Amino acid sequence: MATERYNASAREKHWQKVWEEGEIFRASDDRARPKCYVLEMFPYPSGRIHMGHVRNYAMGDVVARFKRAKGFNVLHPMGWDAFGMPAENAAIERKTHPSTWTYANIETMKGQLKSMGLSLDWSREIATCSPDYYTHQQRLFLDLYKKGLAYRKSSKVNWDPVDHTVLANEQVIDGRGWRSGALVEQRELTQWFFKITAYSDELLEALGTLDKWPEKVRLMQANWIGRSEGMLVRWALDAKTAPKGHKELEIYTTRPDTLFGASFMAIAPDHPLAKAAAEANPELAAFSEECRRMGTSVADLESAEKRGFDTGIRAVHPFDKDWTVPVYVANFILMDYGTGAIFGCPSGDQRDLDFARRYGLPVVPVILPPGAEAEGFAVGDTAVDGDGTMINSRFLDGLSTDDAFEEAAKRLEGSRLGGKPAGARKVNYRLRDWGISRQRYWGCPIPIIHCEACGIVPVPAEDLPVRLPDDATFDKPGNPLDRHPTWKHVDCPKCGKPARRETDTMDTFVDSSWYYVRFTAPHAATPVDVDAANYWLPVDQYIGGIEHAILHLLYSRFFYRAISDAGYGTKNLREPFAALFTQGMVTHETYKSEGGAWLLPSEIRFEGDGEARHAVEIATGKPAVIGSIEKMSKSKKNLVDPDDIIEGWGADCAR
Ligand code: OW5
Ligand code: ZN
Repeated sequence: MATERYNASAREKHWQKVWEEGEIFRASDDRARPKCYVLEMFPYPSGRIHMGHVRNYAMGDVVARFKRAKGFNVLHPMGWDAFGMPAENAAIERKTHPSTWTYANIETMKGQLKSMGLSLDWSREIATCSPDYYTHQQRLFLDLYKKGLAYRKSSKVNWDPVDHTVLANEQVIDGRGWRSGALVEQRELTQWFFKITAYSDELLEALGTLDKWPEKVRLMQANWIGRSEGMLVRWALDAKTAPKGHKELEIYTTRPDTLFGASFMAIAPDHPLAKAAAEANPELAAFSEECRRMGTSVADLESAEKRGFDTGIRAVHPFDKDWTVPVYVANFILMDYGTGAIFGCPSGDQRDLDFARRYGLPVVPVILPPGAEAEGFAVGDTAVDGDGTMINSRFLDGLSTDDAFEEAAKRLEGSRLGGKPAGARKVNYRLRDWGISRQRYWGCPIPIIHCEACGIVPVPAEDLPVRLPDDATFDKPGNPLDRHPTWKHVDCPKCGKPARRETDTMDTFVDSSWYYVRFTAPHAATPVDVDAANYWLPVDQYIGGIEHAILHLLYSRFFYRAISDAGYGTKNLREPFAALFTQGMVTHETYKSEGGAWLLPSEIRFEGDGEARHAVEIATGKPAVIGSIEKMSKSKKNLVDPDDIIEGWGADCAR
């Protein structure tokens, strides 16, 4: 709506050109000035800018301009989180190359960001898919490898038997491959991991220092790390029922105080005891196989129906040799958490209660909640998992849950089984090491060579980058790098004999876990310019969506520490983001035509004001229905195109 008095579009274009030519948003090298590093989460070059981006980048821009006006040397850069599956999928669907698609999107979106009039320092632009960026990431990988922070181990993956490809957890829908619809299998594959668990305690402890982070995000991270103080407890197995060679079962528990409420044991399908029992029991073997088919993620396990299979094995209660409980193989126990075995106390844990009700196992209340009447107290559909006073628990009766924990722990530590204490205190974490291997083309190649004689050989630094081949094919499922006719065949850098390249690429979260470091010296010959990092970091204000509250932010907190410990020592800076602001979803009213079809906001006009306000479908002149305010989505058509606002009202107004 450009008026004669002010033509926003023309004036803004003029000034944007003046800004660009004067390089007025370029961060200065003057290290004597106080600095301020303002950063918004960099975008995936997915096609076009949406209102979520507009909101994100407008907020950061306000902070950057304010700090600049206050005299700070401001760093406000922008770049592209450019690797990942969408580009590969686009290549498959549109018969183009991931690189072509990605760079075209970057150009479009860069133009849109520029038209927004953001005060960005474009001289520092980064695209993670460029060898200029990923060569340094490969260097960092090798540094981490040298430090033992990157390593290989065998782990379970989702395998699509029709497409012959590994699937990410989010590509498994109801146990089936998203593209083929085939039942997904669990396969063991050797994959690369980063040792984030080496920092579990530090990452948890340091959350306490992040006083400019939302409390909610700190809590989510703490829960994700999931530190618990508990005990390893060894239960003897009843010899008459146990497979040969299996004398005991070690479980992990955070609630030894509830041991007298035990009514079953549950073990993972891959627990050695479960495997031994399955050898003699085809029905059990089939059940375990079915469990393996479920998704591997914790979320999958939490949402799946809790099911078990009685192995017939009986375990002896650590406080009463005449009391035995049945051992079940259960679909909700993970082999890599604790010992892959638990004892079930149905009255004190909701999951155990649901399981006990399903399989008709005893439910003995052991905790009396504060204020409840002991006489006739019973547990119904809800377990008592909080604090209270112990009941039905012999020598623990009358103690508080905390005191009962201590008493039970002491007794377990003091009693012996097979010559060793029956129990030992142990801190456990829910956090697992970060699996970074992806069997994909459009990612940073892992700079490793496999040689039959020498084993794992790092690519020598002078041979970096390991470039992606341009001539990959995307016409069939599977890893294009693996099926490329020549790319993986190289000579071993150590012995010179024929060897083969690692064909896995890195998870794109690796790319985004250090880009904020690279922005401080984007053209440096080494991954990190320690002086520049020391001056600019930490980021003073980081802004982004809440969907990155856990993984991206935790990986960044880890990676920053890891590269610092791998030799890019910044002055004891451990946290990359001093302050964090998380934005919510951009929302808009929804509209429907008389016939019930969704309408775009641009397809209606309003008439009347206040109570009389109503919508009319422009095309038909008929009344339209104004619906609820929802987050913007393609399906509900409640979308506003940022270009239309900028075009019609100007960039200042849009921001
Ligand atoms: C937008 C934020 C997002 C992030 C930033 C970049 C969205 C907030 C929620 N590259 C990673 C990334 O997230 C970041 C790394 C650091 C890991 C919307 C979304 C929304 C969505 C769609 C539409 C409208 C509004 C319309 C769709 C139309 C289709 C035709 N949000 N609010 N509203 N990159 O590019 O996804 O969290 O901070 O900015 O986002 S990103
Ligand atoms: Zn060799």
